[in-house]
Amino acid sequence: MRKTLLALGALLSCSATLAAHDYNFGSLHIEHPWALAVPAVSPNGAAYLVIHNKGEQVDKLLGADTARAGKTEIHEHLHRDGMMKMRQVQGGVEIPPSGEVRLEQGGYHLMMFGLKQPLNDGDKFPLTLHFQKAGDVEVEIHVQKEAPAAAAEHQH
Ligand SMILES: [Cu+2]
Repeated sequence: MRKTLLALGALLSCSATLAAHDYNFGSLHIEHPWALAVPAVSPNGAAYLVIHNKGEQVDKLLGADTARAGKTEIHEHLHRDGMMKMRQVQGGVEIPPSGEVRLEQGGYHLMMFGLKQPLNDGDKFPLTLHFQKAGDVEVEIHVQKEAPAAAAEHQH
């Protein structure tokens, strides 16, 4: 496990050339939606993004949909009894005013079940995010072999 983490750290530090893309929807700012490339045999995939709330009211990510997969759920990873588990998030994820929520590896993610096509490095596909206040917004997911440097190193 430790070796894997170290190797990932090395990968992250040399991926600065990947271009970021972002969106503004009302008071929400969404940074670099991406998905990890997976082998063609993998039935499922995961997408990640960062949501900033620049407004004065809380909003909530209720769910997501993409035609690329049969079903998309918000998941979270939990450390329990020394094991990493993931489970569906019930009731959505709150994005606090003047705050942010990061969907990133090892935390919240959008789990895509029943991929209709494999997620190949360089692919792009639309995904709709459902927010309680901002409504439905569409972003483009970029498929990559590794986490975007901008999201990994971006700090507020
Ligand atoms: Cu999951």
